[in-house]
Amino acid sequence: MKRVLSGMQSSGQLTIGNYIGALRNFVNLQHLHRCYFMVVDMHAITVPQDPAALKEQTESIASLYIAAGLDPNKASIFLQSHVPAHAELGWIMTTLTYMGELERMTQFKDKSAGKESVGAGLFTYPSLMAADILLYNADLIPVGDDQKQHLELTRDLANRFNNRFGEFFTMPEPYMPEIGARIMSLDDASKKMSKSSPNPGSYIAMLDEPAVIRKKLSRAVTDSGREVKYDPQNKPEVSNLISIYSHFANMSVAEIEAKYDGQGYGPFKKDLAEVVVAVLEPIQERYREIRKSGEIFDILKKGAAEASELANETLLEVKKRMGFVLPS
Ligand code: AQP
Repeated sequence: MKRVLSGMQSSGQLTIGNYIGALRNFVNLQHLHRCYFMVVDMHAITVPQDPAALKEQTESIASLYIAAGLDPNKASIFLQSHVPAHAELGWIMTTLTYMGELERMTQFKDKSAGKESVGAGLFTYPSLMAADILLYNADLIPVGDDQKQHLELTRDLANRFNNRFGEFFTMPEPYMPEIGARIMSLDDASKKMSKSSPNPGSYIAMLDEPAVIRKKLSRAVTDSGREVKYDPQNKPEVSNLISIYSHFANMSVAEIEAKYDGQGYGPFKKDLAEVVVAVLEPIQERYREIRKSGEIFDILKKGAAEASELANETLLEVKKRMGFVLPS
């Protein structure tokens, strides 16, 4: 049995990009491996967050994990800030990271572009992410394509530690969907769909009302042709919509192309909205029940206790190897 670790930042409402790229895989993996899934609230504060919104987003994402099918008896579900070992190993990993490595990170470049003042936490974020993974000596990391570069840095840091202080950390591997590892924005297929986008029309949130989903998809940008064909190079917008369709309807790209052959974009977009609504509506219903019951707080408490056990053990071993004087 492998160890699996992943998380989502509470920096907005989860989108169908987060669902396809990561959350769906969390749900599948919990049946096969020892899984740790957290809401990475400490990562969320690498960009300014309104306190009330941060609290709401964190509770909402944790509740969506359960509503989407994560089972607290199969996986440990917790908040990153409830396991202080993350911050502590995060600092240690920062000291092992080179400035040049962080400067090369494309997510930092994207998120800091055009901003006058950028927090140092946004720059050192990948070192904290490395700590998140290494604390659990995780083998498999279910993430979307945008996190691949951060995961490569985690592997470099694990290697660096092992070389300096003796073989200890496992080399984590990414676990990604074949199609849909990067779902693009509905208004601009050159940008990935992001929960923190200032334009809500660019994404479908998992909690969007069915009427909103229908409206957003009917307005999704397409090219001026009419052929429903998967061709990311020449038809990036339509290809993105086909990826979404494929995931939500469990149909192959070829089946979708054949179904809409000669019909133009209208019927395709209309049906796409219905397949997305059909999957999200029951999740939203369960979500409302979870929020009402308050059960999420007990789930997070149990998850944090389980995660802390392994995380504290790892941290102690790391400190011992590095020469820290351990408390007697
Ligand atoms: N558009 C996407 N397509 C496929 N997978 C995606 N993921 C994010 N966007 C897409 C995956 O979702 C997980 C959660 O990511 P995160 O919350 O740690 O931050 P992120 O990768 O930066 O995602 P967002 O939605 O774009 O958040 P913000 O806007 O706050 O930066 C990851 O596994 C990610 O790969």
